[in-house]
Amino acid sequence: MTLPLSHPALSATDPEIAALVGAEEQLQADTLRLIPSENYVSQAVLEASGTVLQNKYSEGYAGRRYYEGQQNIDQVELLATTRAKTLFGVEHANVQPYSGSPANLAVYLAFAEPGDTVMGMALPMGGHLTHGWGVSATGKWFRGVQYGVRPDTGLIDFDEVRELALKERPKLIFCGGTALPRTIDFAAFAEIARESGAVLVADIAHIAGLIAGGAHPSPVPHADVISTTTHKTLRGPRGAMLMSREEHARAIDKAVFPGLQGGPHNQTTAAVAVALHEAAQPSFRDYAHAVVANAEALAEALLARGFDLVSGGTDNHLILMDLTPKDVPGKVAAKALDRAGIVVNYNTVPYDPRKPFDPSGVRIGTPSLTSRGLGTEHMPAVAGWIDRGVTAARTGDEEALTAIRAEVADLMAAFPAPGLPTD
Ligand code: DSN
Repeated sequence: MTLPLSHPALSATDPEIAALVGAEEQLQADTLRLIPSENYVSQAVLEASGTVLQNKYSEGYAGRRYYEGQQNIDQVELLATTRAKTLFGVEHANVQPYSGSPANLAVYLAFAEPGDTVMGMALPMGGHLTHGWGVSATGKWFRGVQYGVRPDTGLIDFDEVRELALKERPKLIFCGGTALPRTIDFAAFAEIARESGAVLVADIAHIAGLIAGGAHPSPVPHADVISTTTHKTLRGPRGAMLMSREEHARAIDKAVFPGLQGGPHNQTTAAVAVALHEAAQPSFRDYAHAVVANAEALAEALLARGFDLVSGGTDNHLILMDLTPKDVPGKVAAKALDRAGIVVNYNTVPYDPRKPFDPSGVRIGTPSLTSRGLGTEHMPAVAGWIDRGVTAARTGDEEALTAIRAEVADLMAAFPAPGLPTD
């Protein structure tokens, strides 16, 4: 289905960029987007993020700015912070971090000194670069020690985490990550952090929307600091937030500004506020539970087709597949699936013998397809397309990929995506 042309002013001023935006809208409409960290924002979030609020500088915080003319901006930021506090049940929220990595860096600045030991899940095990991984500034400027998952279960080994924490005495312990298909036991991490004298940082970027919607346990009151992006399951604009008890408010605020950042991106703050408002509605609870139900149904359908899923399945929005038994490298499969209109990302699996740029796995998730209204009844078909796509990747069957692409586009046409142009 061809989307109508949109963005008249942009088209008049810069037809090249307008054409690319239009092509991206068409791509997002036609394809089955399975990247677990992506979503479709609502039209309301999209509108808030494209406003004249972006014309302002607002260094400081509401009521304490270094610029005049902040009458409206202060109220926008206060609405965003109040909504974040209410939604997540926290005493303090800072909505200014530009994205997840700067938010996490602000946590280091607030609680650690360069050279201090910090602890997080290793990136190839499902952690995040900013949890002390070597190639990141957090692994270069701090001494990162890393935990993983058990090779036999794919689950976190809390005995290992405790042993490492008591031996290394890190200043910070990060839990959460980017490729974790299972529920995070925040209470278990908190107990270890207490025993070892560390500040516990729950990075809930992937699952913030599930937590807000009651489909995953909350890190409150277990974590000292909660870091999240706002654009994944939470379905807001590209941005981030830090949350904590009041006792850490000053340290966190000082670290974000003036420690790391200049003026907040006010248009993003407004869109974050809108997303938090949407996430507080009863319909968002339905959405969060539907994301998990879809992921569970998709995992079941993939297992039935002989796929090897890390940890044997999922409790959340995310599935990590090890394609070694299918005899296809993750990157080859991901690129073939892309040609079939199914957008995924290649990913390392725990104990992967292959390199991160050419790993064994593929990571998928259900936030986007659930935002379009697909339900558990569609997951067998999705698993079938993935299966045929992976087989076609192995055999080099481009015709099969083209056929899948047409079938995918047909189904997607029946489920218009939020935020995309309509007639
Ligand atoms: N890039 C994000 C993801 O895809 O999970 C993490 O920062």
